[in-house]
Amino acid sequence: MDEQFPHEGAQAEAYIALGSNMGNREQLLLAAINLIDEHPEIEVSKVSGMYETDPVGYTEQPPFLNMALAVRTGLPPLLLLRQLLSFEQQLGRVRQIRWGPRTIDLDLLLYDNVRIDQEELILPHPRMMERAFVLVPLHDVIDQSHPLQAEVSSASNAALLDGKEGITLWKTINWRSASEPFES
Ligand code: X6L
Ligand code: MG
Ligand code: MG
Repeated sequence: MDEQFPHEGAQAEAYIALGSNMGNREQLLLAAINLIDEHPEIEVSKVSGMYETDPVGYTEQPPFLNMALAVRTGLPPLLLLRQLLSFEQQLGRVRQIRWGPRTIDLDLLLYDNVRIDQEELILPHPRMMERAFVLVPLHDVIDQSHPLQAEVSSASNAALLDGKEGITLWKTINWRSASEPFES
């Protein structure tokens, strides 16, 4: 039997890239993480460091803050993607210039070991291995057992050693302890 998608009640592991370079970037990233985790069918399981990164693609724009999340979800890939686009709208995303500045960008990178090639969604994300601002945060959160872990690890380490990628650790956040009452 094909096990591409989880059964009802089963949980898949997915990885999401976050980026912001307009407004209060740090607050927008934290608001996005909270929206994602508050969804009844998505639980944030790991949060990467927060990295400041030079803009790529269209370079005449302010620097980004980029992060990555590991999440557990009962949603199938397309519904997860649409939910992320809805969170972008809720956080004031307005699409103007292609590759231009944005309050928040939420990209679905990986969903278990699923491969999809559809108009609406391609998995794994087709350009993630070329983008240091995706690979470095993803390396913080990707599971040791994921089939792409070794590749993400070496590409991320190469980008950081290289130094040309313009990626610096901005801060580390302890998201769980910041958002939940202390267990006494
Ligand atoms: C040649 C042509 C080389 C295009 C690169 C790379 C285009 C990335 C778009 C490219 C090219 C993108 C972020 C960003 C964008 C981000 C940082 C994109 C879409 N998003 N730069 N540029 N972080 N640092 O999240 O990823 S625009
Ligand atoms: Mg993006
Ligand atoms: Mg996007």
